[in-house]
Amino acid sequence: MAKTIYILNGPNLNLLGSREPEKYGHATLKDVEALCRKTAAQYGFGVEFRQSNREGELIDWIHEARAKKSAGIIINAAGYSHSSVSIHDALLAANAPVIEVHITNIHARESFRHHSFVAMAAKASLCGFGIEGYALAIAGLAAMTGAKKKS
Ligand code: CA2
Repeated sequence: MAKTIYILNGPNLNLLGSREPEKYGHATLKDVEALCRKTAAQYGFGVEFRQSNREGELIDWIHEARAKKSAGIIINAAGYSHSSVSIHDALLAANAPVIEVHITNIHARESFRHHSFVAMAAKASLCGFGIEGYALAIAGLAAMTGAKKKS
């Protein structure tokens, strides 16, 4: 059975590609999902790709990733990154490597985006690579877990 990565996306990321392209680019969340599935397959990972506008639903999925013994969690918690102690607590209990992703460089934006509760619970954080950050996070997770790229 292929090991599964949970790739979780927080509030408003369902709007990707439809507004603010100068900040977030033209790709939609469906495009991000396709990129993640293609990249994960190269390392033999299965993917659970989800998006929610609700904090509690994201927390339930983090618990699910733990219960299902996922290979890791890649999370763009969007605005909740900067506010949610509860997502932070759930990630600390995840029992799997957590990698934080942001499409934009949060450190070059407003000061309220500079702190991330997700980063404090993550093994690594990537920001500013656009949607390519998701593919880089998968490659990083593969390196962390010893998964080898298939030819
Ligand atoms: O850069 C990122 O990936 C963010 O997580 C995106 C969040 C923002 O609150 C974080 O500070 C950084 C916002 C997600 C909203 O996404 C939209 C995409 C297109 C149009 C409107 C919102």
